[in-house]
Amino acid sequence: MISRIDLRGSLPENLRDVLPRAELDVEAALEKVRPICEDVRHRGAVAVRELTARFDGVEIQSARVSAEAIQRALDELDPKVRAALEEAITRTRKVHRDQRRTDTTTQVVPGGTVTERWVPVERVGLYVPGGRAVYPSSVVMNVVPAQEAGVESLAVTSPAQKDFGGLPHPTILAACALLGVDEVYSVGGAQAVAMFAYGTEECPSATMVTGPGNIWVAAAKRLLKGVIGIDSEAGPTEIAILADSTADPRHVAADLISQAEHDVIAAAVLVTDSVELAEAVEKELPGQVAATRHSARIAEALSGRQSGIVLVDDLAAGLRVVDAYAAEHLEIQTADAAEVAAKVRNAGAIFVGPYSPVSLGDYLAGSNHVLPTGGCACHSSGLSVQSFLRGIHVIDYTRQALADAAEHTCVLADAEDLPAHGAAIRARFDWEIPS
Ligand code: HSO
Ligand code: ZN
Repeated sequence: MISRIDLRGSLPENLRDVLPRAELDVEAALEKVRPICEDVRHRGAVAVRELTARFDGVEIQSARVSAEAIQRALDELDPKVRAALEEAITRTRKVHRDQRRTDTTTQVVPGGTVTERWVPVERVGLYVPGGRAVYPSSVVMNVVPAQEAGVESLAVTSPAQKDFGGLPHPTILAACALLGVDEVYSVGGAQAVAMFAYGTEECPSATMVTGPGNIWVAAAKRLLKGVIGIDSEAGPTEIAILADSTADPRHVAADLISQAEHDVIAAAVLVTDSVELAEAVEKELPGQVAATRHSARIAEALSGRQSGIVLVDDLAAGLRVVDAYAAEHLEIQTADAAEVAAKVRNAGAIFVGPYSPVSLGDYLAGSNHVLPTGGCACHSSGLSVQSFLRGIHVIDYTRQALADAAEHTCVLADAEDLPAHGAAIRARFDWEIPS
């Protein structure tokens, strides 16, 4: 059901290459996505409607979801789901509120200051997947950080669903209502990203688009990155677990399965120094997989080349492996889990000990579940308040402070053969360098 990779002995130099990982060919999707984006750019709302009919099989009259439809979704929401979403919102907001930045002013020299001002982007489009993946939790994870960052204009889009009269899934609409988002569109795929990038008669263009999506969404983000700001491309989900002999194989198996449930190309990787644990997990998996609803999808994900059990000599080697892998989600199920977790350099999010499974982080931990995938965790962070802010330097020098810096500035300008740079300083002092 799941393959083994034995890295006992010595770890190879090209560690990253020998580890299991899905390949998502976004480049190949670019050519298909380009004409779609061009179409939206030139024909706006008409193109969005036609593309929705073509790709989602639904005729929509307007891409904008009415206020009544959003309210109705909230009214009809199962009270239990409502309570759970409200608690998720409260916890997520608590964490993200603490991420807010305050402006800092540095007195560089007497009379010379540099202030870093944190300014939210003006308008954000948030993409929420639809179809097989209906994730109201992703509405929370995208909207809350944007709101806490102070983004003034916020629009959500999610694919039109045939079964719901061309609206996005009702739970998604209800989540928008709970978050106070009233601008919602029933548009998915590359056309949704293009709609935010270029704007249409129905939807003003946005400064930035965030949120996970399928390969077409990822390709459109890559293509339109210059026109609109993006968070990350977000590939298939991944879980890596670093575990030793103290881990409970039932928990390990359940957690691997939990993320494999997302997609046949989702990745589940166990890294362990315990052959006994590896064997116990291998034994545990078939029964748990058979007992769960999406067993076919999960079995395919677990047996795919992107998943596997990696055997290592010890936890130090295990840490090198998980760092090289840079998983979206990394669980540490070892003795002294907190200590081991503190040594991790690369991961989107780290889940410490037996009672912090990834599923908790997907919904209710308070942390964000929009995280870097495909190894991008070695250079990028998950979605946060910071994703929606820009730090702007504000430079404010007095005449005297400029005079004091003039000599060095002019020397450097000359050294770069850019004398007009120096002249811009000297112009303020009757073309002399003040001494
Ligand atoms: N594990 C997914 C997020 C998610 N899980 C949404 C359930 N719903 C990527 O972090
Ligand atoms: Zn998940």
